[in-house]
Amino acid sequence: MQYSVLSLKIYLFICKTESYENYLQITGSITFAFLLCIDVSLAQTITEEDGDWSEKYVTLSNTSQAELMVRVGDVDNLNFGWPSDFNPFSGNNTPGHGFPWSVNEDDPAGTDQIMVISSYAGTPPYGSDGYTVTTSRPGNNVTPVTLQYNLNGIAVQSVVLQIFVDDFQAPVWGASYTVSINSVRVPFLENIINSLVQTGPIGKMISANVPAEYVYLFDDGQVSIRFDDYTTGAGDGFAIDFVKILINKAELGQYSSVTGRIIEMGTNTPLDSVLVVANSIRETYTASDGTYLIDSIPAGYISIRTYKPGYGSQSKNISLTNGELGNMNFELETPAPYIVQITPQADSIIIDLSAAIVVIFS
Ligand SMILES: [Ca+2]
Ligand SMILES: [Ca+2]
Ligand SMILES: [Ca+2]
Repeated sequence: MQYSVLSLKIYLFICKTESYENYLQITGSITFAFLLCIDVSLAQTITEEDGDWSEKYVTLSNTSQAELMVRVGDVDNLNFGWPSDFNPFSGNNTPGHGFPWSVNEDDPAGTDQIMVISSYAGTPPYGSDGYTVTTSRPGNNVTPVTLQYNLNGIAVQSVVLQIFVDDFQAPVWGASYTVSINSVRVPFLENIINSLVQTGPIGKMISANVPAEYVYLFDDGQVSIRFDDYTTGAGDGFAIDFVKILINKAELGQYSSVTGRIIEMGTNTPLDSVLVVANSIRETYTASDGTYLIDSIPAGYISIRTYKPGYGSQSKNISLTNGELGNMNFELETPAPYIVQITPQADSIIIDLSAAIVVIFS
């Protein structure tokens, strides 16, 4: 399906507009933009890994990616469709799109609809995004996305989550997201979601390996994922196109790599043995010269986090497409020593390890 050149220009103009003021100016054109986007979605795509993208509930066994693949939500860019030749699994951002849009009642709960965090009550601390000011309760209430599947005797050994997310902007509006699976908080997803800045609004694929201690959540064939912010009252709305889980032997096919060097702030000393983690899915340690290389990271939005005893943990983000090598350097800081007033007790020993204080009671 092809755009005409004129239509493409109009689409990009309207769809890249985010602020409320701009929204007021273009309201009359939104319907036109929406019709254009619908037009793009008519192309049918069927792939070995994902089946028919227009299907809203898909379960496939023994694909090239997984022993069992379960997807809820059609792969259709929130009903807008994809630009020609755009691959949502490639790691590229989508072009901006219009808002709000008509909700299709057939789309699974929690997909292809604008949701605004539960704590939003009309008095956001740092302003509001276009999703918040152009929608209202209860239509924009947060709704979990639920996947149901039959394991048919498969033992769940590993799980990779792929979620196509849109317009998460926690750093912009001061939101603090809680992500839960079956009501259990999952920090590995919270770290990613809370660092996303999808102003545009734009969509992107995130891929995350489910850490071993959370794999049990996928054992009984019912998974409910909820993205919400219960505390800040921030004016941040978001949307989810689809959620896909890959059970066992995940081979995603679209990979990128990140390299860099980690030094100590102030002294520029290279730091070895720093644990470097990408989206909780791949990890490595720095060498003696402070360098690291992580390959085979699923393409898309990548959050890199560092861990080293005695140093503050740092996180940076990068967006990489299939085959791309990104560069990300860090300067780690030793936290200032704590000053603690101690009331001596007969059986206490205090050991000061410069960055940390350990109190041993014996
Ligand atoms: Ca849809
Ligand atoms: Ca938003
Ligand atoms: Ca969808």
